[in-house]
Amino acid sequence: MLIQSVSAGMTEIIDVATRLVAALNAMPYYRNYAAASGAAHNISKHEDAIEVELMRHGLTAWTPKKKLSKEQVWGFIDAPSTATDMPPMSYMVQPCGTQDNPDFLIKLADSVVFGLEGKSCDTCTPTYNSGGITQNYMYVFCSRKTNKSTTFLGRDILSLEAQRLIDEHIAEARKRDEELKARLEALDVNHRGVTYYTRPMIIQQGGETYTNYFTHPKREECEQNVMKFLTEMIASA
Ligand SMILES: [Ca+2]
Repeated sequence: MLIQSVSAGMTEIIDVATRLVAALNAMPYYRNYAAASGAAHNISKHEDAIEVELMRHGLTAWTPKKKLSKEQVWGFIDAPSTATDMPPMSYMVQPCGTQDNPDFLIKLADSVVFGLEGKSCDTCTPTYNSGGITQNYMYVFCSRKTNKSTTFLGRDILSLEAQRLIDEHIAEARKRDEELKARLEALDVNHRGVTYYTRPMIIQQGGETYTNYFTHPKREECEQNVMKFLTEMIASA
């Protein structure tokens, strides 16, 4: 009896996840930011449009009683079973504030927690800039050029090994920045405080076959991997 109800619950959650991912893949283009002139309440922001899909699929907004730190949010994503305060079928908008990703922290069921990041661009390639690509985030990318969306996991864009190499490089550059800073300070005869720091910039290049997320031969596989990621998390919950 108990086992039956548990597995029925699992089937239901897989069903919600399947419909949600299909809906996210079917989204048209939405701008990144609401238009400045009067249209603030239209669904012009990509994130708002994603939130509408979350609500449509039965999820409700959740605000923790005590503000979560970024480390707590990222900790929930890395270890979903630790997000015990968060109710099932809920989401949190900008859980790490507007300056840090992800855009949403989502919990479908106990131990089924993930970060969702929306990307909206004119072109067929999202811009990651200094934010980088996060291995286990689900990304929803929409392009003005195609008026279409596609979903993928960070790890299907950037491998863990490549990520580690970039991380190492950034750490080394920061160390060199500090050395340079100290030397510049010592040479600051003008008393102007001119200094320097390195800012990471994550880009993709190589032409269409590498950078177009809509015609990429692995697009379908990436979309399927999103579902696989969720299904495996749900099954192991
Ligand atoms: Ca975003």
